[in-house]
Amino acid sequence: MRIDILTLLPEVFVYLNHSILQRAQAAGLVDIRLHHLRAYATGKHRATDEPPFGGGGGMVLKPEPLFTAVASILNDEQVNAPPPTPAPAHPIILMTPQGRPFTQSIAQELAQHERLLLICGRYEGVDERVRQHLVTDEISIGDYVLTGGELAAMVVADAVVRLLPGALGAAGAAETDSHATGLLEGPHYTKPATFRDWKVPNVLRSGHAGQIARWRRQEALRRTWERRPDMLLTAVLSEEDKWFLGQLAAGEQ
Ligand code: 6GU
Repeated sequence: MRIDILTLLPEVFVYLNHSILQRAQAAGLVDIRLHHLRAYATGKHRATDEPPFGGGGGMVLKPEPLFTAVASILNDEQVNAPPPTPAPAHPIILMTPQGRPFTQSIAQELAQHERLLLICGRYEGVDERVRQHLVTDEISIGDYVLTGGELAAMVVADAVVRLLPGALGAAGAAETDSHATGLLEGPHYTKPATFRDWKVPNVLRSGHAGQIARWRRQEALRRTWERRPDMLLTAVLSEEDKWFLGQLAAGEQ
């Protein structure tokens, strides 16, 4: 997979050069390329932003550098051609608090693509023509406002790359994640078996694979019930799951 990121602050993306994301790149699973928006701006000052027409506060990202940059990055003149133009082959995603809320299922959807282009907004926003005629999608990472789309682009890149086959150590590690199953994960324990009198549940040390799987499922249900009951409305539940939730509701577990 290839992920292009268009930004005014390429320096802040060092996070992507560490740990699992670094390994995924070294292993050739993903090629992440940063592009400085200013390199596509023209004029003496290479301005990328201007005050809004009609007045009001803040600055707005100009359309020309964004259109030129995207066309150049995708090596795709159709972006600059007059309409009607065919739909772009790869998602061109604007990071903005007005976008659709990012979820694990959007991460899974994006991980299926061969290429992604993430555009980081800054200032008050971007010229509306970028929304209307350049990007194919808009994503937000939550209901709060950041100073720019860079942190959000790193969040999306991280969530997508760890889903690529081979990115995580153990095969299937991403399949049991919180959210991937529609439930939160239950508790995890490691050595020592007793720490300050606090013991690891016996079942986890019993060696009974079936009992361990059942306990984990029940603890995932319990945690989701306690913390995110909204997720139980869409989770895929077996008859046994429903029985256990009934027990929880009755205060019997
Ligand atoms: Cl994608 N951008 C900005 N600037 N703020 C955000 C966001 C994105 N998602 C949540 N808040």
